[in-house]
Amino acid sequence: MSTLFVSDLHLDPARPAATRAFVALLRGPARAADALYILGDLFEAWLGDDDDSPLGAEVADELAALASAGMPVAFIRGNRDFLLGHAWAARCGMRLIPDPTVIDLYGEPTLLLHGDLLCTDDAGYQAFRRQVRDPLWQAAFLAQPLDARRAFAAQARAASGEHQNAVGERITDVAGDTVAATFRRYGLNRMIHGHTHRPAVHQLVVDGRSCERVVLADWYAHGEVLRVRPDGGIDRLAVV
Ligand SMILES: [Mn+2]
Repeated sequence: MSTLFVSDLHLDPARPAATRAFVALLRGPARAADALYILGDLFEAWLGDDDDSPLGAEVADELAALASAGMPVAFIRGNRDFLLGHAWAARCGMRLIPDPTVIDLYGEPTLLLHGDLLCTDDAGYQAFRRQVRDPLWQAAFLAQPLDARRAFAAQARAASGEHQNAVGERITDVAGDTVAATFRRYGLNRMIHGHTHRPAVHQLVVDGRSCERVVLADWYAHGEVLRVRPDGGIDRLAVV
């Protein structure tokens, strides 16, 4: 009995080992779990559900096989795959859930989020996020031919890399006051997120309450899954 969490796999045809590890997770440990939550950036880039790339089809087939075995799978969109839509989720047999979402994790209310909403010191990124999450912007973008969307995505990734180098490590991590405000707003003691690629368990006190912020690992070097047991204990499982 356990619930599994992953994020920031950044699956890409250029790095097939990560896709192999994800398939191994779906065919192996995920079959014995109570549920699987994917907290965003499953893909390095997602340009619309009409992009019929072999990678997307392979992952959809594997997720659908897991879902048809009765495993609940839920997905929060990240900053790389925020255009992943209900059509593709339905094909995978998974639920798209809002960012953030509160779940009951074996009796412990737990906030799940991709994590970029917590990075409020990065004003430039938050402005970009607001733009690309606007339904009108998304409709206009998805109406463009795939080639044009691919060119935009490549440019956005290059700009993002330059931006991260320019603003530095601290700015691209979560903002402490936003983390505290989020715990306060939801009135719970645990959150799980990815995005920052800084895996850790942070203990903090908010208004006298002991709170825990669990950060997932990315899959650049190897696959890593966070497991939460019914007693609340957590561990991390390497997947290759
Ligand atoms: Mn991200």
